[in-house]
Amino acid sequence: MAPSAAPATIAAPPTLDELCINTLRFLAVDMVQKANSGHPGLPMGSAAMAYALWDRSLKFNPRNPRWPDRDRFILSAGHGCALLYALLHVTGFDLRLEELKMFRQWGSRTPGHPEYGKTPGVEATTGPLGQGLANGVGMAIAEVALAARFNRPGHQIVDHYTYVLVSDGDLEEGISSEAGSIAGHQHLGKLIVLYADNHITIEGSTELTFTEDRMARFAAFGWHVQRVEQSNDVETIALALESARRETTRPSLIAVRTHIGFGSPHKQDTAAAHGEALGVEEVRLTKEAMDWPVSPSFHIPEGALEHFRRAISRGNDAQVEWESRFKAFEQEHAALAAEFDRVIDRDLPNDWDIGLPAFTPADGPMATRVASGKVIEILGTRLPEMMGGSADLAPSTHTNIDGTGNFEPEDWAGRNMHFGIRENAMGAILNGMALHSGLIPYGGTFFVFCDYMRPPMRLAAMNSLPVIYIFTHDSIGMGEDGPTHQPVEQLVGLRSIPGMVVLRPADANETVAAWRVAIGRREGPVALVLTRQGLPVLDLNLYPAIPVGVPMGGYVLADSPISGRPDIVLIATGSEVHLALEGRERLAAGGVHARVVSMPSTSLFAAQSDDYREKTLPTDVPILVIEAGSPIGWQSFVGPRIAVIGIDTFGSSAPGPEVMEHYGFTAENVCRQAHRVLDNNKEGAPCASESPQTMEGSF
Ligand SMILES: Cc1ncc(C[n+]2csc(CCOP(=O)(O)OP(=O)(O)O)c2C)c(N)n1
Repeated sequence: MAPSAAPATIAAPPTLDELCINTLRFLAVDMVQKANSGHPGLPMGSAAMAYALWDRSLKFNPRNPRWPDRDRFILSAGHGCALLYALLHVTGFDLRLEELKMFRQWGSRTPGHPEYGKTPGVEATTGPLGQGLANGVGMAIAEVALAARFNRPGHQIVDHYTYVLVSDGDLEEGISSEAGSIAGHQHLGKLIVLYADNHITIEGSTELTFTEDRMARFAAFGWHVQRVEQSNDVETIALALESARRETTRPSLIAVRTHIGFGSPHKQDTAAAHGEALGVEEVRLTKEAMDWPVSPSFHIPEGALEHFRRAISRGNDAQVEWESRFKAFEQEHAALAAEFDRVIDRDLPNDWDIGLPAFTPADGPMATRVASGKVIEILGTRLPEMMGGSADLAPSTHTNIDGTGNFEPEDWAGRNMHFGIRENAMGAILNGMALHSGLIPYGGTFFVFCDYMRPPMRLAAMNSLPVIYIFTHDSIGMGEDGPTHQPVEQLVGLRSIPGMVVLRPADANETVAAWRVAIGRREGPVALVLTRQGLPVLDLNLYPAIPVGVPMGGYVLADSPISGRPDIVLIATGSEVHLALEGRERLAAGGVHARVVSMPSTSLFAAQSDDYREKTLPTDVPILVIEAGSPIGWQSFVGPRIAVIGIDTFGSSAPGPEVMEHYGFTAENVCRQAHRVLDNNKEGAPCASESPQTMEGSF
């Protein structure tokens, strides 16, 4: 059928391809109509190109969606998820027709946007536009990195493509330029992006906002670009895909001039087709115009289903063929094959953490970023699957693994990644690498710039992805660069992301323990929040609880000298733990017995048993929290009567120690505030705050 701005009319009986394409179209239309929620337009316009890909190119096995050498397909324009769910059902994934009828309903496997882990065959959670494209870049990076590591002459065990379907919105988002630039620079020839170039977004025509030459833009990034004008021309799209696959040194963009809401008499090529059900009457008119039975809805012609389901035997054959290749590889390279299985399963080798450094005060003072760098050096040699880098800050974030080379087009075996100053793409690429499996991805920048990668961090948590972030320059203590570089609200921001483990270690030894937690966590992201400034090393002889305490999130570092209940608990994190220790000594001189609880991770602590938490923070003992960050959040779990020495304004430019002093981070102030907390508790009433940085009261 010919694409046109006018509704289609079909005179001749449909070909099998047309029948299949319309099956996808109308399944999506019916899903959205039944739910009275969703996005019919993109599926209707992109059904043919998705069909061309899934029918002619994509290597997948519906009966084993996790088979390692499958091609990856990411629907970056996740709002078009009805199309993906329809494809998964008809090709034989474990997704029953009933699930399509439950689109966007409570507990269904067809949620509002594709969500990783909920629906077999969904490779990534998408919806925030642009992220899926950058996930695809991460997956394509993982593919070439694993190929470089594991393939041997005569043995191509890692050999697959990454396909991404994007919309105008994906390409408008800045992350598409960040990720597109990296993909072009890295010559990721096995990344192929199909672009639903329908000229429509929510507010109307792309003429309103998006008029640059997209093809020229991606060509300038170093991509191979093609255009297909006929959106329903399966053969031409298949040919374009074929030539994209033949192009081995450049990623490919195939722009297909699609028509949003294709076939709808009143909504095709209009924004009205984008994000709401067509309406009962318009569904009827569309089906009639395209010679499709108006009822029953969710109609799947037998011939179409039979054709689609051939994907099962095709996929099985592809997997069997790969398995025989893998067997041959195993016979010649047994250890490497076992290693491949290990990294794909994200298992850790035995003894991976034996003999990690134990720092002594003689090593200090040492910034926790420096300690982290030393740990990375060691872990990097033991865990060849560790791969990552920094957004142009490696000399500051200490994220390189010496001797392992740069990841670059000439050497995809290199493991030090240079993301450039592209934090958003870095985060999404790390997600793609983790989603691919086979790698432990990590990335670093200054803590304050985690704001630039918050969208992918949120998705990492939602996807339960084992990604590690290394954030340095973690507080106003970093000093002279001033408030733009001094994080204040970032700690509470990250802690508020469900599933994100934030660890802010107090010294080099807590940093070692924090890395153990990070590597050991198979699901969900970990953010390591590290100092720029040197900190004293806590002596493991004096503080033997560190290695077992850090994984608990919070633990008693130094207790009241007399047994029994302390008068007050000082909770501190990171660099402020040292202040708490100093404050404790001063308080002791005045006869006040303070306990210091180091709390590198509030979420890990919150996950401990009631008994452990009560032992650590007895309910009836007053608490003073000391943390160079926003005080928001502490009240949620530390008990009824607390005060927080925190920061509720931006930082200031000056040498770090001076800034800290001005903001109340001194042992004197710890002492003074501790006495105030004690006094308040005696009197039973909160009193006014002395400085804007000190929050107190009953929460
Ligand atoms: C980061 C982000 N911002 C905003 C949205 C809300 N949104 C969903 S689709 C869309 C744009 C729709 O245009 P297009 O991407 O061309 O999709 P189509 O109209 O072709 O379905 C917007 C703004 C989003 N999903 N993600």
